[in-house]
Amino acid sequence: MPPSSLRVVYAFAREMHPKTSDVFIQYGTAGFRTKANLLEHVVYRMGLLAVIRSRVKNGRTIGMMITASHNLEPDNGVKLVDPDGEMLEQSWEEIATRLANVSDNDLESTTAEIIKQVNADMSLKASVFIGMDTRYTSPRLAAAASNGVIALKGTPKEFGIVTTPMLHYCVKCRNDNTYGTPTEEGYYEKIVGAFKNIRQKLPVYGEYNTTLYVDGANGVGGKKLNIIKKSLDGELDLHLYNLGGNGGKLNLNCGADFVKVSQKPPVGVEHVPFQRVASLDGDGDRIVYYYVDDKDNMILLDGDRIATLLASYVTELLKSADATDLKLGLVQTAYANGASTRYITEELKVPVSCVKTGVKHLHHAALSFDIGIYFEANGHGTVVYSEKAKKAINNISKDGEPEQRKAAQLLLNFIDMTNETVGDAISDLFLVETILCAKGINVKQWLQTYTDLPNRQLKVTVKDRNAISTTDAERRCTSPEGLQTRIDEIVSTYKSGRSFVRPSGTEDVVRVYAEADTQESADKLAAEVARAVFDLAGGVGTRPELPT
Ligand code: G16
Repeated sequence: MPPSSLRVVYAFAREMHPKTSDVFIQYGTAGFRTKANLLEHVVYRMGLLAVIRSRVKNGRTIGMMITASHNLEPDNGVKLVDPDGEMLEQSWEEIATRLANVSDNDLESTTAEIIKQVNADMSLKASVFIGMDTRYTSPRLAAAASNGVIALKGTPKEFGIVTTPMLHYCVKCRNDNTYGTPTEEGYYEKIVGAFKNIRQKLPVYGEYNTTLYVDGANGVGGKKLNIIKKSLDGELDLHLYNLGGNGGKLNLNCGADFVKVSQKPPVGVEHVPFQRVASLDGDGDRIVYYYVDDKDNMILLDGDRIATLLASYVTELLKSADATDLKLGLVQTAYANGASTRYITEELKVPVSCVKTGVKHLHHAALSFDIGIYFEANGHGTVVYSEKAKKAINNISKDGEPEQRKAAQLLLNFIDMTNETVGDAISDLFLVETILCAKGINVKQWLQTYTDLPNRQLKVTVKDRNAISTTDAERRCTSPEGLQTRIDEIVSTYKSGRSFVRPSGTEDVVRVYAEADTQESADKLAAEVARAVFDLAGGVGTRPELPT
């Protein structure tokens, strides 16, 4: 493409997607995320970048997902998906941020600079898959994404409303046809097909029952489960709530993030004591479970629980298949409940590593194991299997002793049911249901494996959240001066106390996490630390109150 063709980049920007705001925007934990009305030029420019990225990757397909995931309806966002279905390579985040923030007048020259910097061959073909969530602002932004792709002569393909993990899956399949068919139907065939296969090998028994209630967060995940439900032939009896009708608002008082953070059941779901409920987030990439007991207490089974359930089952299958030479490992973040980490290392004897928040960090760390399980406590996670592991399991499924073959075949179905590209609420739901069924257990029995330390999460608004920097996988903060010392002093006065603070990469807040021996102490510890953040990091509005 001759440099003169870049004129069209400016023309599209000026005529259709002008930059109307000077607010600086940064590629954060999961792409750009802010109020939807500040995003159109950003999304257009990411369309340009996706084409450049595709060409740097020799024409392989890149994904663009329009979503603000767990955020409320007025927000939106965009993130890029790399050819293997994983998050955009981190070294490109700075490039994305630069392109998003230049003026329209500088857009053409900055685009040219980036093309040169990354050495993109602009004569190559470029392909970009675009998906969006259910927000009313998403279609307009998806159109801006397409225009960005067209401006640099790439080929956009719009998937309409899909879950974020479906888009990741389709990108991966488009670039590697051994993984599956790059369509929504292909996704159902693979994941739901594997679930049905496994159900034939593992009939329902024990305390497990097939009824599952689901909170769809009024987003896309519930809608897709409604399609899947019709093909389940009674293998799972889904009761779906919060599907987006009846005035229900996206992620408002419902969905995985609300349930996890507020530790309250969502509105809009019928609650039957001891009935397990799966709660999804707005774009279907997170899942937590919970139930309400006969005294109306909500009991949460979060991402840590799902991770431990997966680790214990995969360990059992590896033993039965006599494949224990494959190295299984688990990846968590600082938000992981201390009790879960203890259980994994001491009881399951599986190695654990702790990394920074953001699936991009977890995914990367999980790849260092033959089989890597990663989960954030907020319900975002999956399992990745190395080629070595897949080959070994495949060989055992053909040549092993009868019992080993059986376990290896189950593992192969399990692998097929997993969306390895990214955390996926729908795939995770089928994995969890499979394990509960295989173990013949109900939610109360699932809960018995370990006892969570009581914990609390709070948000504090400050003038500039980037004034907080952290180290040691976000467990300690290095600025502003004095804050970590203050946190240490506060924590030392609590039994089993632990607390950390970090700037969110998806909302304009500082997050505070605290755990302690009782709920009362965890609540008080979180509030004390929130006040320290407010005092030392430029709090805005009302100083957080201590619980009464
Ligand atoms: C995104 C990321 C997650 C992260 C979450 C919260 O989730 O994909 O890895 O845990 O944001 O991040 P932060 O605390 O930085 O705001 P989602 O579901 O919103 O895409």
